[in-house]
Amino acid sequence: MPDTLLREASPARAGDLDAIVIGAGFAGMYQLHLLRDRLGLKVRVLEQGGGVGGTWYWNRYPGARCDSESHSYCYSFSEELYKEWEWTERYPEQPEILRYLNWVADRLDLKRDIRFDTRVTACTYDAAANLWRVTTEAGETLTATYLIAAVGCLSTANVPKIPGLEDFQGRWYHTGQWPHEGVDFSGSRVGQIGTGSTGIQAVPVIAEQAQHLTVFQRTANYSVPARNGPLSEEFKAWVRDNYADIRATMLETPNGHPFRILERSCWDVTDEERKRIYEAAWEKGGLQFRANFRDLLMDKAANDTAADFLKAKIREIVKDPETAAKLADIDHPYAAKRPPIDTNYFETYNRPNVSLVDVRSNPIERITPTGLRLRDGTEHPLDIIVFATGFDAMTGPLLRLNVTGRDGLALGDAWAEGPRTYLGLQVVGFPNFFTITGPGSPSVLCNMPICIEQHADWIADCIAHLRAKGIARMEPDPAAVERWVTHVNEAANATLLPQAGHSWYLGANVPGKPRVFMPYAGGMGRYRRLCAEVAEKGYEGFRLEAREAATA
Ligand code: N01
Repeated sequence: MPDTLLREASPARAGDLDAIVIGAGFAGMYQLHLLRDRLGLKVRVLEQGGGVGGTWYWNRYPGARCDSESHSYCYSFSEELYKEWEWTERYPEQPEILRYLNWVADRLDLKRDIRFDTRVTACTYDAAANLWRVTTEAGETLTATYLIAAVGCLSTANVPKIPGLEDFQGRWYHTGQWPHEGVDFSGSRVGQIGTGSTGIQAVPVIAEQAQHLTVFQRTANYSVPARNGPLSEEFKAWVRDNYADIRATMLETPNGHPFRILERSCWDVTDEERKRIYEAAWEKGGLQFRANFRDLLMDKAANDTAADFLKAKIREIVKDPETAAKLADIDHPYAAKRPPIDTNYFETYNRPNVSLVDVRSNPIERITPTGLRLRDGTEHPLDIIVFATGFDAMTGPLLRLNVTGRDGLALGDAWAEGPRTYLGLQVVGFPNFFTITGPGSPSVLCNMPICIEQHADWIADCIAHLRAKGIARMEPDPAAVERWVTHVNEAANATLLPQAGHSWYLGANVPGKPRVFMPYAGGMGRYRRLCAEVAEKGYEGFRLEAREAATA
């Protein structure tokens, strides 16, 4: 049946829809549920993929698994939904998360309002009609009063422009665009570029199948064992019985995880005691390692104690001293880049079919038809290249929507020197356009479902307010944006995070991208309170324009 809400581009007229949401991952699905089922709005979600899931639809690389624990990496807005789903492992694997998201979509009957295989190519604000025109790759245009980008922070693959890729005669893949049918590595010489969270998950799994795996490392990385495993019936029952407490903890903690950062300083304990604490945390595994002391991300000397412990672990695990030295030669504070967790990552370098190549001192010069050549002329023959090279994070997914606001202002021009938002939610010059987990919000520094729910709730409450008060147009006040950008910078500079100069938090992984620390490092609990205060004060810092003025 043809979609009656899709039309050819037409002159200004009342919007077909109340809201268009772009993206059907965790964010878009929940936003649809709120706007449609709570507010009763006419909503359509446009999704590039062939199904729900967002990042979990695309990231099907070997070993893909979430680093947040399963009982926290899910929706928690509904106690019923939370208790109905049962996770099988401490960290959910990609297929299980995708099954979960499909289950939620069916349970909430979301799919009927999601248009799949629909890539948005442009979003243009029509000031005269006060609505957004959203164009798809198929050339169709939809219109709506509110436009909500739920495109995720890590959804634009970064394939580095290494000369010669087009001539490579083998196969190559980016982890974020993995073939649905999987990749058979057996009997192949595989080269993997990148040792971030993704690369560290993929290495042990690829190594099990490949004839030989060569890992090309530019920046050595810390990693703590995940200690994954099946969940016991006892733990599952504990999760069901403690829903309210788990949720309350996630809402209050700086990173939205179900554990608290301990109040003690690194210097409150003796060296021996600290060593015992780190050993216990290493045995327990997971992201919680960084929660042992309150000052690990504030005080470089405190951080060094954790960094030294983790580097010693690498040297202990990896048998070849030269490989161990390269892996432990880490140039940034622990957790200043997103800290990976792993299953047998360092152990994998003890396998005879795995080797490590340092491409910091001897960079990749070009891709040849048969492999990689380094600057010193060394050739690495390869059948398959895996790019675990990350994403054009946070701004990339928004900029590729080609959003044009008031007075023909393109988002790319508004952000030429880096993203500027108010609360990571709105941009000056783009009325009624909202970004879920946009730059300037805790987003990637937080357990994603927690910050997604907070943003989607705030946006739904805000839209309800606009409609109730007859407000047609909302956008931030430039002065409020200036204050917020300053605050975001101060919050980052109060931590060690900006000291990892090559981090994607700063946009440093994409050549030519402005170096701006993008996420809000002030903590999710604090951010939540600030957003609530803004709403309570009648959306302080936003310009609200009444209906008559807006359409005059
Ligand atoms: O990407 P990354 P990722 N030549 O940017 C290297 C989330 N995530 O996909 O550090 C050589 O971190 C680059 O080197 P360098 C998580 O938030 C979540 O691993 O720039 N190397 C680096 O080693 C994570 O942080 C889960 O010097 C090049 C690597 O590629 C985010 O996704 C699981 C290169 C890229 O690391 C991104 O992680 C996995 C070049 N030209 C990921 N270009 C969950 O648990 C890049 N590199 C939910």
